[in-house]
Amino acid sequence: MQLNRKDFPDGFVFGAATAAYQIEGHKFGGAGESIWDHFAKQGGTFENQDGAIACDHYHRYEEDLDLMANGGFDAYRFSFSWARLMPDGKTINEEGLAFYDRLVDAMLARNLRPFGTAYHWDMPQALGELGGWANQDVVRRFADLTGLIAKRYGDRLESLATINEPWCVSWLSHFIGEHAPGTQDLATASKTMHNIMLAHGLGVAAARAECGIPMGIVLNFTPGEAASDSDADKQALARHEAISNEWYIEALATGEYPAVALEALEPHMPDNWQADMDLISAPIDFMGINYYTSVQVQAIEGDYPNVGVVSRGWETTDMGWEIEPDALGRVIKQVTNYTADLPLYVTENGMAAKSGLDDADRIAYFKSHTDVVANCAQSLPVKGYFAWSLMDNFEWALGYEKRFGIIHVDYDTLERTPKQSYEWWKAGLSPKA
Ligand code: IFM
Repeated sequence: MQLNRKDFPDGFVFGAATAAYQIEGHKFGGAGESIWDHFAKQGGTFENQDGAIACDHYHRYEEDLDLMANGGFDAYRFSFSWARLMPDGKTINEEGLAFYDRLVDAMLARNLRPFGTAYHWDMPQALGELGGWANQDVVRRFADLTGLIAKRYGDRLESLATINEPWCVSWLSHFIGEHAPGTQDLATASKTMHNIMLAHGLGVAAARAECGIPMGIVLNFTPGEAASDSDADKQALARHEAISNEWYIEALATGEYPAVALEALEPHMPDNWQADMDLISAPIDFMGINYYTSVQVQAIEGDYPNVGVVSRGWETTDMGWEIEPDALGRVIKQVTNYTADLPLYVTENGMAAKSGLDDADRIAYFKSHTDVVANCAQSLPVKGYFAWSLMDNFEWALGYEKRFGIIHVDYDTLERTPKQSYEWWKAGLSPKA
């Protein structure tokens, strides 16, 4: 049941991941209102919970990084908060810049390699009010953010990912409406589906104009299978794959969007979107894969995309997500069909659980998924794995109820207590190779 570094190639990177708004405490350090603060006030989150205090990582980052280093991890994946660095979307907040200086330096002081992400969902509300990702002026502002991060921290970061999970930023937030800003509209969603990829392309170019930092993007994959052999279910699967998985990887790797999705989205996309595809598909240095679950889908009546998820009766996490470790192997293989020898990292993988400190279920989840990764890494360019998450945190629309951490956070006292899963990682990773 134990993890063993020897099962992975030399130099394989083990880390844990977090995101700014989920842990930092957004009311500290001069951060501006973010679209998530606004969404929470509008009732978009469980009990209107928000990231105002979160885990107070803003003040407790040294303790958190000590835990990472003592756990034997090699790397820390974290994100920069846009609304902290540019509270109104354009003016730079020096206090915010100084915070990330301290944070990155504290990682380096502990031999933790800093894997940065420029956008993990905390857009300044001032830009949200301009239309957010549906507005290409806002997309251009994102390039300013990426350039700023590269200029200030580029010499100290291991790498920089532009966008975390474009599906969540576009489809989940603008069509399904589960995430900020909570829009439910195909026309808006279609614009954001393209604009988020354009943001990536512009972000890479802006960062490269500043320094030679390795640049990439983090995609989430939810592979599907059809509930039956009927044509209707197979077509529903094709729509699911096109919107959830293929749109982003195909744009990046081939400069084209999948025809199955384009059919419905194209009429609403920005004029002359085709002209952006070269920039979107410009070469990158790595790709991040986030994987949690797979789904079985079937055709349903009603509105586009007419895809319903049907339970297979499998074991689920506390998110209700079915557990299928082998699907992570299939995703890695499929990605390499597009990306060949581009370095890949599993940048998020983990489970929400109610099991508290004695989280044997989470250990089993990590073990089964890292076994698959170890196997893939023998023949495919998988270079690292990051557990989601270092600590319990703000799980977006679901607030603090869902606990993904390997470290428990008491939200009354903010005390951190390592769970059994943290000890499992520590036993497998220490001492560092
Ligand atoms: O908490 C999120 C994270 O911010 C993005 N990927 C999925 C995680 C679990 O839902």
